[in-house]
Amino acid sequence: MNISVNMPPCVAFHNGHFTAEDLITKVTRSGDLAGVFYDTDAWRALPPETAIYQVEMLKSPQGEGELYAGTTHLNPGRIGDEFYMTRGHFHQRREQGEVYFGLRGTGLLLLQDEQGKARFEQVSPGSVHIIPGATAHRLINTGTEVLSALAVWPTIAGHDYAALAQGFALRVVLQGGKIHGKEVQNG
Ligand code: PAN
Ligand code: ZN
Repeated sequence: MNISVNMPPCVAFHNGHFTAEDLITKVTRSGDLAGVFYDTDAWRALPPETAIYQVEMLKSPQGEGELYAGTTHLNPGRIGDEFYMTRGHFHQRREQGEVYFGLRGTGLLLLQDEQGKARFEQVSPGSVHIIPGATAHRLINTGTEVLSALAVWPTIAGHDYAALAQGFALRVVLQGGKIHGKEVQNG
């Protein structure tokens, strides 16, 4: 009996790029990130079309139990002394978690609970990050090459950006040539 085998999408683990028929891509530019970086003068000085990160993800069916898989490619760079980072979010459905896998480059995953308590995990090729429910998450590229991380999350999770309008409790800057975590009072 002949078996029928479908070819699934593929992800290249050295750079996180997908080969698939149905791919969604979204570029986030510095102009989209008003209020995210604390040095507003440095942010204004950057051309707003400067690409900060790109997400490529597989199209998935929507609904309870369905999953997205997608890679974030975060460029290296700084605005002022603050490293490039994603906007960061809670999931709209707070109980829904996510898994990140470091693929390329080096950086940090900033995690913050609803009480405002923040912590970092080191992201590097092969690192596995279990993001629990009710935990906001942001990638920060502290290296000199693109930081690529693969993520898997429920399609029903949704993104709540507004809950973090005040920002995360920690920022990551280059100070005296060193990567430095800085506590923030008002975002
Ligand atoms: C990721 C993020 C991606 C971009 O796919 O959406 O890294 O970050 P922002 O959504 O904060 O701009 C994910 O965490 N999805 O749930
Ligand atoms: Zn998420």
